[in-house]
This record gives sequence, C-alpha cells and structure tokens, in this order.
Amino acid sequence: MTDRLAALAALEQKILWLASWTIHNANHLRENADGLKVGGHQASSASLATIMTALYFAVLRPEDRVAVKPHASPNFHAIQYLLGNQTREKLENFRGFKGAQSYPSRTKDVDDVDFSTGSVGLGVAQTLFSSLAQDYVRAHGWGLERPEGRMVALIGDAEMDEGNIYEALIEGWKHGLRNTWWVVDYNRQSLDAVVREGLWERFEAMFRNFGWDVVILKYGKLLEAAFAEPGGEALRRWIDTCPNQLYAALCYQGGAAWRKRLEDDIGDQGAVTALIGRRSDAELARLMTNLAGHDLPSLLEAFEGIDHDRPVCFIAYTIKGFGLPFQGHKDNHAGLMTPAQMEAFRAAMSVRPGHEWDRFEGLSVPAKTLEAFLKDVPFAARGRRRYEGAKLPIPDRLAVPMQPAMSTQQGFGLILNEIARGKEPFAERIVTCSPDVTVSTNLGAFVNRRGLFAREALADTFKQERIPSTFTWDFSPKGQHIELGIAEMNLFILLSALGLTHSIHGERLLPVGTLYDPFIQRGLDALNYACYQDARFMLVATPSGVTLAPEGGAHQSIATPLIGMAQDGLAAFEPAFVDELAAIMRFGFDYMQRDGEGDPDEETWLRDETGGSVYLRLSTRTLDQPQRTMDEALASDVINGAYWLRRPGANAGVVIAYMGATASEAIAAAGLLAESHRDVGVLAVTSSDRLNAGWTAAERARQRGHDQATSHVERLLGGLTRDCGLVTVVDGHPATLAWLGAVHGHRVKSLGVEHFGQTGTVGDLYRHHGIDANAILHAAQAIMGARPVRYLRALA
Ligand SMILES: Cc1ncc(C[n+]2csc(CCOP(=O)(O)OP(=O)(O)O)c2C)c(N)n1
Ligand SMILES: [Mg+2]
Repeated sequence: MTDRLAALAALEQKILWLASWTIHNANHLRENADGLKVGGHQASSASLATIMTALYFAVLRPEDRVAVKPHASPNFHAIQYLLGNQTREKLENFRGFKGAQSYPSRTKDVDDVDFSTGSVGLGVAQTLFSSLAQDYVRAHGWGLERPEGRMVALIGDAEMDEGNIYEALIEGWKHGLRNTWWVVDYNRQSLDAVVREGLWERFEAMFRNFGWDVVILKYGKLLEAAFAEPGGEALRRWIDTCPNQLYAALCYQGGAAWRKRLEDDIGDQGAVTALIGRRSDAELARLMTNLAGHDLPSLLEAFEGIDHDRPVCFIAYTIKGFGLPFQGHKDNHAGLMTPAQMEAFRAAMSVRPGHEWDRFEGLSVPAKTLEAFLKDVPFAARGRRRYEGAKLPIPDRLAVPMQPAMSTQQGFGLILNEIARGKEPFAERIVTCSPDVTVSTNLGAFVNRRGLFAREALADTFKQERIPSTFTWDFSPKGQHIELGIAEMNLFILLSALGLTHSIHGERLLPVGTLYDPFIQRGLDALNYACYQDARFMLVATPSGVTLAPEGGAHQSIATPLIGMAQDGLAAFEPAFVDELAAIMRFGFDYMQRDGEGDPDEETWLRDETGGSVYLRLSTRTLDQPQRTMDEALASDVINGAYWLRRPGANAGVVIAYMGATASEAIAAAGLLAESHRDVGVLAVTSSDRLNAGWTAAERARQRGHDQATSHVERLLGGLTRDCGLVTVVDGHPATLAWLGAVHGHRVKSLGVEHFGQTGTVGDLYRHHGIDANAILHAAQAIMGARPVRYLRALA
C-alpha cells in the first residue's frame, strides 16, 4: 500500500469511529418505546465514510462545493474536526443547543458547510443550479481570477425518488450544465425499505440521456482480483444476480453465513469451491462486502480519472452501516449501537476509554505522518472557503413613471425598465429569472433591454426574419435574464444558488424571480430551503388573490400572505400603490445585501441589519394612484409595514385597515361611512409581516427589560380609544390582519378570502367573498353596534 493510501485508510477508520462516537455520545437522541436511544443515523453515515474520505482528503479542491446527504452530517463534522475546523465541544454537543447540527447547515454550523441539506433532494438540485450560477458569474467576466469549482452532491439512493431532482436535471440539460458531480450512495436501503432491483440501470440510462457521464462503481479491488481467480466468474455471476435483500442480510450475518449460502448456491463447481475455501470467515466477509463505494483505490481511480467538465453521475455501491455491527440490517436506519456493541467496536478500533476524541488514537499510521498528511490536504489548503461579495450601493430613490391609474404589477415592470435603462452599477448585478412567466409578470421590458443569458449567443429568429414582436429574445453570455421551464421548484433553487454567489463564488448578484403567486405553494419547500441557507433574492409574485378574477380556479391564492408572514428569512410586502412599491424595492435591493449582526432597530424592533430576502405580492388590479410626494417619513412607514392613509379623529368609532388591492374598497367604504360617522381612519398596511414581527419583537424586548420598547403598530394604533373597532380587509386569508385587534385590545372584524376557484369579475368576486366596500360597511356596522351605517345593501 502506498503511503497516501495508508494515510487515507487510517483517516477513513477515524471518521467511522468519530462519527459513530459523536452519535453514541450525544445526549439528544430520541428514546423508542423500549426506552432505547435511537436516531443519529450511524448506519446512514457509515455508508458514505469511504467516499467522503476519498473526496475530502484527496480529490476535492478549495474551489469545489459540496452538498452532503443529511444523514452523513456526523462524517462531515468528523472530517472538519480532523482538519481543525470543528471543535470537540460542538461534537460533544451534537444535536444539542448550538452544538454541531444533525444535518449540515450553512447558517447554524461553524465548520464551513457549503450547502445546507435536510429536506432530501433539494441539496442535490442546489449543486446543479450553483454550477449554472458559477457559469453566469464567469460569463459576465467576474471572478475569473479564481479557479472554476466543481459542485458535488453526495446523495442517498432513496433520495433519488424526489421529483425536484428530475426537474433540475431537465433544466441543467437545457443550459449546458458543466462541473457538476453527483455521487449516489447506492446502499440499496432507504429508511423503511430495501430498494427495488436494478434501479441503477434506470438511473444510468436516464443520466446518459441528459448528456451526463455515468460511472458505475460496483466492485472493489479485492473482488475484482477474486473474479480473476479460477472460479471467479461464477462468483461474479452469483453476486450480479443476488437480490438486494439477500445481499444486505448476508452483510449483516457475516462470514459463516456467506460461506453457507455460497456453498449451497454454487459450492459444487470445483474452482469456485476452492476460491471460497481458501478464505477464512473473516476474509470471506471482507471479500464479499468489498464494494467499490468502500474501496479507496477504486474510488480514487474513478474520481481522479475524470478529465472533462461534463456533469458526472457516480453510482457507488455501498453497504448501509458498513463496518458497524448492524451493517445491512433493514432496520438499521435509526438504529444505534448498544453500549455492549459500542464497547466491542471501541476495542476493534483500539480506542482507549478517555481517548475517544484523540485525533489519531488507535491508528496504525503514526500521528506525525497523519498530521503532515492533513496539513497538505488540497481541500483545506486555502482555509475557510467562504467569500464576501462587495456591497452595491442602491440609489436613494428608484424612478417610476407614474400614471394616474395603474397596477402594482405594471409598476414593477416600469421600475425595472427604468433600472435597465439607467447606468447605476447595481443594475449590472441584477439577474432576473422566471418559470415561463416572464412576459406575463411584466419582466418583458427589462429582458428586452438587458437580454437573455446563455453561454453561447443565439439571436432572436423572429427579429432576424423581421416578424413584428413586442419582445426581443436574444441570448448571449452578457444577458441578464435566465429563462426557466415551468417547474417552480427550479425557480426557487435557482434563486437559492444565485442568491448565494457572494458567498460561494465571491461575486454578488441581485436576483429577482417572478412567478404567479399561487404557485409559490408548488415550490414552497424549495423557497423554505433557500431562506434557510440565507440566500438573498427578491421574489415577485403576481398576480395574486381572487383579484385576477376571470382566470379563477387554481390561479387564485389565499394562503400566501400567511406564508409571507410565517416564512423565516423573508420580508413580505403587499403594497397597493406604485410609489410604495418603488420605496419597497429600493429598500429590498439594499436589505438583500445586509449581513450585520447588531441589535434590533429601536424604532421598529425589527432585526433589519441582518438583512434577508424579500417577497412582493403584487396585483394586476388598476387603482387610482394617490397624488403625493413619497417623503422619507412616508417611505419609512411603508417599509415598516403601515401608515395612516386617513388619520382617525379623536373619537373614531371604526378604523379600516386594508392591505394590497383591496385599498379601493377600503377607501370607498371610508368615504361612505364618513357621511354618517366622523373621524373614520384608514390604515394602509404594506407589510403585515413586518408589522407583526416588530410587534412580537417589541414584546420580547420589554420582557427582557427594555420597558420603553414600542413597535410601529403599537404607536399607530396607540391613539385609538378603547371602543374603536377595527375592520380589516385583504385579498387573502382573513387571519393575515386579524391579529391587529390584539395589539391594544380593540374589537376586530376581519374580512378576507377563505374559498377559491370561482371565476367572475373583480366586483362579482369581491362581493362573493365579502371583501368589497359594502361588506366593509356591514362589518363596521356590526362592530359599532347601535350606530346605523348608511348605504348598506344586503350582502351577496
Ligand atoms: C423531503 C424529505 N422527506 C423525508 C425525509 C425523511 N428521510 C430522511 S432520510 C430518508 C431515507 C433515506 O434513504 P437514502 O436516501 O437511501 O439514504 P441512506 O440513509 O440509505 O443513506 C427519509 C425518508 C427527509 N429528510 N426529507
Ligand atoms: Mg439508501
């Protein structure tokens, strides 16, 4: 064995030990019904120990980025511990509060995790889109001083069931994917089950179909050598036809069981009998479990043999729980070694009690040699691998050509068009993308000016043929729009990749993604994933609600305002007017770039220095625009979530609070009410999300001793008398604004939409769902009790 192989083999052993010990030692595992600790995924982690050894200690370069299968997190932490990037304290606190995370986390772990994983399938697609993002950045001439990296995913074989992987595969093919490696940990076991026979053949055919190189890593060097012995062919035939279940069971049972089974099946064939007979039980078990995914020489040969930048899928045969007492057992997913098994394992690993965390304890290669080897590991040669892209200044004001009546969706297109026309440096860094709804979400003007991105230029045939069209679709490496197919999952994972280029590729982009609002729900887990990784983007969802009336059906969204409020890492806005939108977008482009750590703002109690992503819920409804100047005070209120469109008088009996396109109804109702009731107030809510977050944050601050902490919404509603009622209205779920009553204990009637699917005009549907001016009047009447309201019509 070469020195390099010997060192790698020793490190592999150490990873297996450290990962198993980390899990065994953790105090945060579930207990099953029998009171035994389970969880921690020792088997799942062990399955990848050899592959990760080969990659991290030999093959990977600092510029490469990896998404590690969630349950291999203990291996990852062990590797980083050996490289000096993870602390013993955090490993001892694995799965504990602020300890090493159960699944690798970019934001919560300290050891240089490239891509978070946890919800299976998403990390896989993230590597593909990160590679496209890398191509985008480099094609624009940025970051060329740094070497191109490979984006690598380590994937569970059952993880390959996730549909988003296939959606990504199609998109990757369209965009000429490069520099992407997917390594499938083909242990033929999932959580509950053993996988179907022959699955690898389907994978192979499919990946080849999409232009990938496919490398099947089936047999290790020991088995290959045995196949070359007399009788070896019969042995190979036996393994090739051995069902997955039986193979797994024999791995679990060990040498004697292998011998009995092989002798029963092929033992009367002379040469092969001798081949088996020459080996002890232990040697036979080692031979029969020598799959390529556990064979360092085979892995190194395969990884180091790739001499092109086309995407590669490695299907690596492995054994779940390899090297551990429950290897191959179908129940091993959440299995944990018993204390007795752990003691036996400790003895086998030559680890003395009290020396469990010693980096080189029990290894046959001298510590000094390993120390020197680790110092030279290429992957770790440049230290921490995170970058910080420079922050781009955003102008104080975004221009918007106002028209007397317009919709927020139209305004969005116009604002982006002005940005595209201008010469501000931040405009260069905007990259838009959309899942086949570029034109219908009003991105068209921006795309016309800034072009579509492709690594190779392609002119618009319609333009060349002089066929009149509103849109010019020229593709070039300098284009600033990435056109996607319809799959929304891909939009969010692309946003996740584009929104991390400052950290992953050292160059900041300002991604803007558009889609129809209801289809957020199609990609919701990917959106959540993007936010969890702290990717930064602006999501523009339009049209929304039942306001797109005649389209009806599944195009109407109800839950999205609540998603906007509940989604961590995403500041949600729903402006009614275009001047508000301009202020919000200006704030958004800045907010996307913040990464401060400071205390909350003492005005709003929002933690704005940390920044985040932005979600704009827009509408196609044309509204009369207010004639006003968006001064600093108003802009700040808009960004903080609300302002008085009509300030209530001292004795207001009712305040109408609206969000988004229902502004016209609120304004109309207030006008009618005013004839019989003085002092009616109208509260324009631009972000129920930020308004609510500031309120709860201020309450927390008070509990921590900041007695004077007051949030924006508390100040706004603070002047109302106790018996003033609130009527809230939104084209979305009524719960979005219903909480306003709890701020100072005012009674509330909250109007909104609870059912969807009916077509009609806006008037029909607002009446039907009870969010029109008349419904607001009814609610106001109900809340004010005896004082009759004029102009009331029967409810629809
Ligand atoms: C989206 C999602 N669904 C379900 C789970 C729960 N889960 C975690 S791992 C797993 C199966 C693991 O099988 P495989 O991918 O083959 O990995 P192995 O443990 O065999 O290495 C499941 C169902 C999850 N983490 N994410
Ligand atoms: Mg598996």
